[in-house]
Amino acid sequence: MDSSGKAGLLLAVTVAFWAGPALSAGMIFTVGDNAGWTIANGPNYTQWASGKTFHVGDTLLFKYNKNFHNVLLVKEPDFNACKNSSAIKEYNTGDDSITITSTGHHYYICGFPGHCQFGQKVDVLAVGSSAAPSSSPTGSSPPSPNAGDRLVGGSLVFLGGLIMAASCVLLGF
Ligand SMILES: [Cu+2]
Repeated sequence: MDSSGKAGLLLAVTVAFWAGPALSAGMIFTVGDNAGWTIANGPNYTQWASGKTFHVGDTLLFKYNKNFHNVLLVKEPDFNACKNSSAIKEYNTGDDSITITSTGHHYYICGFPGHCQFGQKVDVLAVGSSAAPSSSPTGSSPPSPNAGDRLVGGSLVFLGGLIMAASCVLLGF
């Protein structure tokens, strides 16, 4: 292998290593897709969420007419009962980006009377992340400092260094 071949291989190894985690981090999900956050046409956000895998670091985008809807982060019993009076957090801009900062269930309902009962509610179950911890302030109230993720991140950086060093040795750099 000539030196440009070696350089190319090293580059490929390096890019493949670094691009993997980067590409898998920070997906943006528009809740309801094109329909947005609404009661029109009998929404089924359970179905919307069902085929998707949500990760810490991903962003939920709620798009709606703020005169008719809002977004409440609620606890599970309130989600089940469509109770809008004890929300953990309220969003009402009509274009809310909510970054998922912890694993587990995140329950969102519309607080306008009757809307949640009509199906304007979504349970987003997030699993762990391969991404670096997010510093977004828009999380739920129990912000769990995700020590596990940081450890994984640190290990990846360390592993990346090892791979690059090994590549250099093997390729004769
Ligand atoms: Cu609504």
